[in-house]
Amino acid sequence: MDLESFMDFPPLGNHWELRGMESFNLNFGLLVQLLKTNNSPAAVTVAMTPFDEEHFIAFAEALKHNTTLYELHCRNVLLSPPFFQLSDALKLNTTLVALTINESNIQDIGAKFIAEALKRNQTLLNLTLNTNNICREGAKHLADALTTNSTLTELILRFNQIDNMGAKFVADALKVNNTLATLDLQHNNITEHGLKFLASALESNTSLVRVDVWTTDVEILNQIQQKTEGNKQQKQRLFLETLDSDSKASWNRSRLMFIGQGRAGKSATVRSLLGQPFSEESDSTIGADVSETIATNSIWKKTREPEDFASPFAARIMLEKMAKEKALVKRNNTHPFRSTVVSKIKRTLSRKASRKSFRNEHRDLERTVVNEGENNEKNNNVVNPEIVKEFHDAYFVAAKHDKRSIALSLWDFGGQSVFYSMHHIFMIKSGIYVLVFDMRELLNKQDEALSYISFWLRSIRLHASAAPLVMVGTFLNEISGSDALQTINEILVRHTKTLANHQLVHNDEEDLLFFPVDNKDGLGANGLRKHIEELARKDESVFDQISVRWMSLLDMIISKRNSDSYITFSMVKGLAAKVGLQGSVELDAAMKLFHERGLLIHITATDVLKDIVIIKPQWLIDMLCKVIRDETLHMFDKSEFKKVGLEKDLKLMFSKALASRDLLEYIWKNEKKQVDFFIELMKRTMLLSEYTFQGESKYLIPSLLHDHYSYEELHGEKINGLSCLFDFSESFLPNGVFQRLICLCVASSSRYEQQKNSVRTEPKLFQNFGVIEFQPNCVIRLLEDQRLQRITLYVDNNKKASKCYKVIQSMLRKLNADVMGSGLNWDAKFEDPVSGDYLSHAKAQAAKLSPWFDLARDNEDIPDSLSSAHENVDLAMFLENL
Ligand SMILES: Nc1nc2c(ncn2[C@@H]2O[C@H](COP(=O)(O)OP(=O)(O)OP(=O)(O)O)[C@@H](O)[C@H]2O)c(=O)[nH]1
Ligand SMILES: [Mg+2]
Repeated sequence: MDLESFMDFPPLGNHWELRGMESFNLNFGLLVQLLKTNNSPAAVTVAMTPFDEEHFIAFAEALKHNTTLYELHCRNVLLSPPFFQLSDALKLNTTLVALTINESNIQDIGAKFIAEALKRNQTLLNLTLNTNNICREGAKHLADALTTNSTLTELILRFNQIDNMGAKFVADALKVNNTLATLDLQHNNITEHGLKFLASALESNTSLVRVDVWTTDVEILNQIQQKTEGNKQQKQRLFLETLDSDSKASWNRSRLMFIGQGRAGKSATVRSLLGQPFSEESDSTIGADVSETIATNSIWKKTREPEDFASPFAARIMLEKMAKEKALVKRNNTHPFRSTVVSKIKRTLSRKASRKSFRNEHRDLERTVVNEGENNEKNNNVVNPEIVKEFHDAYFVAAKHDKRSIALSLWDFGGQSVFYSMHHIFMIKSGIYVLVFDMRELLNKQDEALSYISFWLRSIRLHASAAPLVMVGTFLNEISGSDALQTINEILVRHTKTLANHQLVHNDEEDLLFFPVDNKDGLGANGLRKHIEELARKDESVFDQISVRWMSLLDMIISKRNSDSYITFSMVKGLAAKVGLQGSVELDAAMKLFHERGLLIHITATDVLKDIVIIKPQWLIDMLCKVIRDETLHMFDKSEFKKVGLEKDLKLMFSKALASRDLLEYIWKNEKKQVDFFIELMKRTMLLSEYTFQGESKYLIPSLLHDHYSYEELHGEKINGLSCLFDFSESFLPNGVFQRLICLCVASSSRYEQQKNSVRTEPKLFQNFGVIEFQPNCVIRLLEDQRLQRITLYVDNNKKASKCYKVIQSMLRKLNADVMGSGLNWDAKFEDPVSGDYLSHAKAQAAKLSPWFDLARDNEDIPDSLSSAHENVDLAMFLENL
């Protein structure tokens, strides 16, 4: 089986077992290959298979730089292998958390080399070396390593030949080591005499919560158990106290957004950065894909989103406190309070029992906490039962890792233009933007490629003018000539100068304005990773100190994902009160942070939007994209729609952008609650409007309009009506603004028909043009000109001109505030009906230009609400007041 077919159909899953000679020979070569390409399974077990020297060296060599193998378990495999190779591999490897070598007769020499590695390795949590003939010397080396290692939490050394002197070496190390949580020395040559060393060492050890030894001496066994149980309770108590406090730490989390033209290589770049294999046939992204990674020293591991944010966070606070106390004690020369780390490896974090079941099971523990608190002056508060969780030493390990790492949420946006209006909802002020372009396109189809680049540069300036922006050029291997990069650079320098984009991050190493990569060969990915990570570290907000209560709140919100995809803000308020957040200002700040870091979506522009908290962002994107999609690229299975009699409805949606309720119900799984929710959300983000004309009700989704209205070519005639220009050319008219304006106009017209029972003419709509019977006896025409960056309003009834202008102006302000982050800027210019010239707002107003500024008419027609504030006015009310 070759590598590619393995990746497509991994035959052995994520845990790979090689048993016996036959399967070993079959699969060993592949395993080494996979280790080298960082696509190995997460765990490998090798059993009953002697490694020869050549195999062993190849394996150890591959292990050195592998970043995907978490566990390696070997049994009955080693025939005097060159241990220094393994030692070297463990010194360099930063991923393996569990290593087992059982029944392999590694003896003292093997233990010595592993111990050497432990002095350098900062990742391994669990080391098991059972039945290996390790004697006093081996124990001495391992003990020596324990005095410097501060990561290993579990050491299992059963069925070896360690004697009392060996136990003393280990016991002495335990007086210094403050990390090891589980030690198993059963079935060695240790008698009561040796165990006494261990028991006395435990007097000054605060990290061990479990020591397994074999003895008939009950007294010494009790002594050991009491001490380890005490350590355990002490940790749990401190943990709960920390969780229920206002202590702070930094979250170390940022968000990356990948944007750019369709097929430019965004998804491929994300894959390269995550160390995933290149895929020749990658599908065009629908909407956006969200993934998670932990970045440490330019190594990015793809991870699942944690289910528990508060525990490792609290553990980090505990560690920091302990470090401070230790420093203090050292200065005062008293006895240090030392802490810990226990048995379970980091990956057990995700397997933890839920808080709820933990609460039920551990009432005793709560009582202990309370009782102990009663005897303790400092601590006579009852721990808030809402935040009670079980402590695992693995949290300390995770916290140590987190200290060096940054969690990144990667948002890979679909580049097809149909999604552009939707993306505005997800673009946030902070984080890092990565603008990806295909270098071949920039050389061969310069104008088109530049127009996409401009579009995105301006969009980012609109939504996130302070966020760093990295440009990435793909297809490095496919551009020829040594000057090509310089040519591209010159084009970009020239082009971005006019955009004066101060956010652009310079590629100092190559002296370019962008980062060239080839995703096929992974070229440039390392440098890019390094740069992005540095940018994230430079962002001070990533390291803002936040309260541990915020993390408890986040956990509570996220735990609702099992049953819901969104919850109400009132529900969140309830949760915030439970964990002890102080009032609405603190809650708003916490929610803003969660939204910005990509954990949930909380749009706060209006009260109605604010009341919805989307707790599964990817779910929202996927659901929206069931409707908003490019039908030519992301096809529906038409036969499926035919079967349920919705073929015509589907056709109407993609030809005229009109969706029937039946169709939406079918697409959104027929759940009334869900369908209503999406319709409401899309309405409020102006991606959809009611469309009731001539008594028939549908929904309009303007981003699906694709016919382009070209009036000069088609008609060669002037569009009817007196005109007013909304000129965005000084700043930017992004995709989605015109579509939203159409949405509001159609909603207003449609509403009129519904409420006042007066039949309206059905609108004529194009991607860039709309004819809408807007007010009674008044048809407006709206034309978008992307080239000149303006929208023109034509009014065919002079008596209504002034009102129409004000309504459109007010709609633009509304959509700017609600979905464009108030970043839009425009000037209105008015056509003088006599001269045909356009006058600025100030001039037209001063000249009382008729019919636009005819005061008598203004006073009569225009309600005050139009000139009042537009932010935080509900859309329905807004439309009502027009
Ligand atoms: N040779 C080569 N192929 C690439 C490179 N980057 C991307 N591709 C290929 O180009 C195609 C498009 O890449 P994607 O990463 O899917 O593009 P995208 O920007 O995510 O596209 P959308 O999701 O449609 O916006 C895929 O077939 C990739 O395999 C590159 O650097 N070199
Ligand atoms: Mg993509």
